[in-house]
Amino acid sequence: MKKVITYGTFDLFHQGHYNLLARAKALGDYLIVGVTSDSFDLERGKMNTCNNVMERIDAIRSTGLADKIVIEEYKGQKIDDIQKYNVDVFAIGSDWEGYFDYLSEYCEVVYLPRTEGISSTLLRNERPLVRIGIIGTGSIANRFVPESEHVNSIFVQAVYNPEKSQADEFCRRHGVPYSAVSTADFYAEVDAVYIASPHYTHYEYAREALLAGKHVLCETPFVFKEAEAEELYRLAEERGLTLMVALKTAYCPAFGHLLSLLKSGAIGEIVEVNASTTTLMSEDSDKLDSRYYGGSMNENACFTLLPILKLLGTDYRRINFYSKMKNNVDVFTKALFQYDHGVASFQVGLGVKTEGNLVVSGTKGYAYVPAPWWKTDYFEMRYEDQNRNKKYFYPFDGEGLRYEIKEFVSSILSKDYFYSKVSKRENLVMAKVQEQYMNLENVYWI
Ligand code: C2G
Repeated sequence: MKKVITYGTFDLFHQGHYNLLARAKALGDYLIVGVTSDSFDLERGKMNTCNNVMERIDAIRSTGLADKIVIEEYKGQKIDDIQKYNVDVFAIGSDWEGYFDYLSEYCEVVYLPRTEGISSTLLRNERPLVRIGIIGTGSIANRFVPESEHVNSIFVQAVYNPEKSQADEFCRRHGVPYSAVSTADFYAEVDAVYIASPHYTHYEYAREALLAGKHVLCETPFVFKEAEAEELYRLAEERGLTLMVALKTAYCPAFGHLLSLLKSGAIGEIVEVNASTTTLMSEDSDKLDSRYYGGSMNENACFTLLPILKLLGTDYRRINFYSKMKNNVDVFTKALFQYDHGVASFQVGLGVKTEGNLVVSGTKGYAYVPAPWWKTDYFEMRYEDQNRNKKYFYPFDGEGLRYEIKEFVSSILSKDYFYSKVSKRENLVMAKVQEQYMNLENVYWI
């Protein structure tokens, strides 16, 4: 029996893919199709896929051409597969001409003619475009525009800043077409809004945008009151709009893999989580100004709360906060969480520096994520028997923002898309923790 193998993403499955599979099948008696996993595509910089791996596999299966479907998860897997399945022919489209010649050491390599005039890229470009508007033109907004260029089906159309000259300057710098004079004018131009304005303005802008029928991606910290978060979710749900918080750590591939490993018992039962995020700031920064909701909790707590809520859940019994204050804001806060079956703590600081790592302790070992853990591409699992220690590396591209932008766009364009990187409940609890702190419940000065 002559075995043939081919690989691809097969996004938005089309006639070109079908022809390629039919041609590959005709080269032998048994066709194996390797389909890239979602994380492998992200790793190799393919950010724009519209279908997830299960949808792509279903499309291939329904052609009836594949005798076996495998998932391609890592660079170098092709050699392993060819040997493992005793493959005779590796086939791929002619757009890869020459690239896979190195496989001829293991089997015959055939480049098949591509079907002209059709491609996933063309189909993706036919999909509706989400026109996004940005509120606020600070440093994070400046990073957003270049990152959004890596994501399909999104276009930065307009900018709003009450200080119009700053919006004008932003538009010039990034080639954004429209600098709005008012929010009403701004909403008329866009389908979705990215809120990158100062913390204390998030709630008002998010509410206004949702009432205007716009999808919302809101920077962190989301809002400072649980009732405000609840109201925003209700407005979004009633209108069928996407409301997402731009907590970029949640969208980093390494963080996602860390959670999956820990949830599947890699270190046994989780007993403690400790996370630190500190960023020294100059004293005259707005981030340390009480009039603008400055302070370490408001600036950084959402990051450190993320692994705690993800790993120990949202039903903690009690939180105590210990804060060092200066000019009416916390330059450092340590929080201690008591759960029924575990404990957690975090340190945040704008005026105190510490090691910014994440350690998760379990009954069989611990996970160590070095600083800066909130934008990590690397972590380790460590055990009593050091021979069992393992290092995990998941590279990501650019600033990491493109992953959350991609999720945002996918959830707008695919009606049944379910985004769950940070749940509604987790976002509500984050707001509740901020509220508890602002109300000085269980807050102690040091
Ligand atoms: N293809 C084709 N005609 C088209 C479009 C695509 O013959 N009009 C072929 C490609 O040449 C490839 C296969 O269909 O052989 C899958 O294409 P993609 O989904 O674009 O996958 P690709 O990024 O080429 O992945 O490990 C993955 C592989 O290296 C290739």
